Amino acid sequence: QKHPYYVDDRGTMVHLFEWKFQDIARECEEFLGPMGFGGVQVSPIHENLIIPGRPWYERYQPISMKIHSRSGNVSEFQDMVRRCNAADVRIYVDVVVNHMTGDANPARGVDGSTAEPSLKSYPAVPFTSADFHRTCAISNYQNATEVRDCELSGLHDLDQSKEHVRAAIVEYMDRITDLGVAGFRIDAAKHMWPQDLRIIYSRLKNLSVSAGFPRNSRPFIYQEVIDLGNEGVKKAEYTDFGRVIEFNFGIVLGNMFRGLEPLKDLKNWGNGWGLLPSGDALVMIDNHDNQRGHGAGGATILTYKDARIYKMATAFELAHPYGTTRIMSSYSFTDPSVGPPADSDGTIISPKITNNVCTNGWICEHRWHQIYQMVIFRNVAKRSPVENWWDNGNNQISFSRGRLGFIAINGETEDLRGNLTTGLPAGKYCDVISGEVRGNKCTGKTIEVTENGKAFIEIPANADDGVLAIHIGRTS
Ligand code: ARE
Ligand code: CA
Repeated sequence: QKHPYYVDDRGTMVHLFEWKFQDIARECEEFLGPMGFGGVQVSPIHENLIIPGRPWYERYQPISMKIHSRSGNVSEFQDMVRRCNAADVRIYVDVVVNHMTGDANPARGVDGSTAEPSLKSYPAVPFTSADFHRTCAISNYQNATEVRDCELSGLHDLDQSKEHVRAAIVEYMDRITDLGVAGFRIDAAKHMWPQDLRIIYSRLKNLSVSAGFPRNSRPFIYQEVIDLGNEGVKKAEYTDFGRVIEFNFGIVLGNMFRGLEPLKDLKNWGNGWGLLPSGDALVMIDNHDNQRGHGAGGATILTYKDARIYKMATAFELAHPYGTTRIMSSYSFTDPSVGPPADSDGTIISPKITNNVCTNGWICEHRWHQIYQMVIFRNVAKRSPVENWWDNGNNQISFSRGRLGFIAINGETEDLRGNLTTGLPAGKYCDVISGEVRGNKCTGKTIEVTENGKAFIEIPANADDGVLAIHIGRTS
């Protein structure tokens, strides 16, 4: 089902990649709840194969369906979900059920479970070879059957047409639902048949009433189907029963904010771009794969490493009504395999957070002023449409969200300076990019909107941020 069940007008989730449950719980209480975040996507929570060196991607190699990973155990998970729900922040779990681990000898999991992957034997579930497709490698992405019935990177491929496999998946997801989550990211959905997923989703239980969800609420489903338009599997095959992650979104915006295509073309964003219908899409600028060269998008993908244009692209993402938005929150890396900051025994080191700056190796994009302020902007703008579009014929653009918010972006090497139509009621507004309202004062630029809805807007080419944003929630 396509509705995330956020509280009130909250509109954005953050992926706290590789965070521990205890740290997420605290972040919900101290920051995400108060700042209007709608939810958190957590890294996979099932028991995974321990891989020497502890790369992040070991978490995509299930060895059992027990809830135990480097993020924490089941009681820590339960405590986190309860505390985040109490802070009005929903939890979404990344579910890996296309496959089990690849071959490893010995194969031991975080909870101590063992398996014999080369025999497709996973006694802790249990799964036996009868539950898997035959061994073959995915090489031809034009062949939808091969993509779904062969192995992704040597990961043994479960057969979701089998009743025993379906039952195990439903049991696992229901167990998580009972703990109070609001929904699921479906990893590698592209590699599973839509007709099997439809059946599996239809058997899931409703969201927990005692966790605060309305009666008969169905879990939110968003599926990882990488479809850039040239392969056998199509994203539209998956939109009847859930949202799909729209990978073209971050690729096109990456190109645009890198200056390869003019921002003025964003005037009709969402239509005519080969993107999914807005109500079917979950979008992001980058994710845990493509920020490090895995998955799709390559060098066009913007990440925290391109901080200035990354913030600009994220501001556009959050200002524009298209799709359900997700923000990435990373740890620092150069080696694309390296796992999160950890002690020598593999224990993840918590982020230390002072004045919105994370240390101990964590980046915390979600704590960046320009990003969390736009999360608030999106909540204020609700469902209001894009209006008052303006561009200079090239890389300077502005638009309003009805009469609730206004954003201007300067992607040029020339200053932006002029009287632009903001759509907002007359008054004084605080630019939430250059500052914020503290006490009764705006610490950034104050923008004066006159009776005709116009305001003098200035973004010098060399400004720290190429964005200016005002909304009715921040007057000064
Ligand atoms: C690791 C090693 C492999 C090894 C394997 C088994 O890297 O060398 O063979 O283990 O031992 C992540 C990592 C993988 C990792 C895996 C398991 O990215 O490197 O393998 O965990 O540890 C395709 C899929 C898409 C997938 C991307 C990465 O379609 O579903 O590849 N993304 C999800 C997750 C990943 C995760 C998995 C799936 C597996 O988000 O984090 O993998 O659970 C074109 C196609 C895309 C294709 C892309 C890259 O763009 O259109 O469909 O994406 O190429 O191949
Ligand atoms: Ca498969």
